[in-house]
Amino acid sequence: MSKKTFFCIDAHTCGNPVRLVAGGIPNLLGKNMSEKRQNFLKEFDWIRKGLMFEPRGHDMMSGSILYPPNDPENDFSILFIETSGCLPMCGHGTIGTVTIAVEEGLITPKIPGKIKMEAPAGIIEIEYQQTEKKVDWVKLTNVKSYLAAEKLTINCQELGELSFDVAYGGNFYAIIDPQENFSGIQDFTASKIIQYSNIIRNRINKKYPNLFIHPENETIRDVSHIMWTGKPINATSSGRNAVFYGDKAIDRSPCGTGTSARMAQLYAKGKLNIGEEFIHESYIGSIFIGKIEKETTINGNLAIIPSIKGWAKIYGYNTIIIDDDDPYAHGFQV
Ligand code: PYC
Repeated sequence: MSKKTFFCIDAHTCGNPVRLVAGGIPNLLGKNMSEKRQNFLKEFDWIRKGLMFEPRGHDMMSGSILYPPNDPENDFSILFIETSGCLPMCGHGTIGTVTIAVEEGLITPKIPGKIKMEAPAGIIEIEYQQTEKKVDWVKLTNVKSYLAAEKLTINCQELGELSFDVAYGGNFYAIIDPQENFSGIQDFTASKIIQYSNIIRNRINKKYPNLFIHPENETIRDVSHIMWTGKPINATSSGRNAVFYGDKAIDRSPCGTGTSARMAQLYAKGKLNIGEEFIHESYIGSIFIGKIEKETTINGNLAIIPSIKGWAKIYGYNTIIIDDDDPYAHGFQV
């Protein structure tokens, strides 16, 4: 019988949860965060399940674990834990984690206001502004993002045939814009979006097997997120999305890796310029400011380096116990 205690600091980034596990974390094997992510999934996934799923978490729960950097040049490394698994990269998770880590003194950046973070998907450069003890905003410069495929089609029971593009921004996103069979997220409830997304994601990965594999890291593969777009709530916003992840989640934030993928898609189609602000609204209307920092290539193909700026707020300290004695020690899903 064993009982494990995890000290967590809970926050939200523009509405989406970030549970930073600051105590009780396991040592991981591997030379970099991509290898350590695989080690965690093999040996310690029960921690993710116990802390993310009900009864200790919920459908949208998402979090992170901080580790020392593998390269001493960097400030720290990060493992993302979610109901959906361990994401290679998470934008809202990064903004929340940096806000918590700075405000709570968990890290001491080599250069105040600047951080170099090792994520499983690559090195992320971060800037943040702090006023007294509070972090006002965090801006992350994300991994190379690119349009992976366009004008694919999939059949969705009630809606009919849908056309979509796939773009990478740290995870692979199927992006569904308004079209004949889909008028936009403004006309759909969150539960309908979740219902359709589950069907579509399974079908996409079956219909297009092995099409979406990161050229530099084959552990990053397949469409994991579905982004539905639609009319923004605010006239000043550039766009609005509902991003589906896990089995039942709609991101409450505008989704950092999703916004990166969206900007890569728009850039490739000549609809967004380098340096132009892309004000992205979430399903609940919260905002990230995205920007294409520069053009680059990945495996000889067009890509961008995007940045995302947003804010997070800490709302609690949470000492959570996972006791083998509890039939729901490792959580459950309904
Ligand atoms: O912000 O990148 C993100 C993200 C991924 C899943 C939920 N949020």
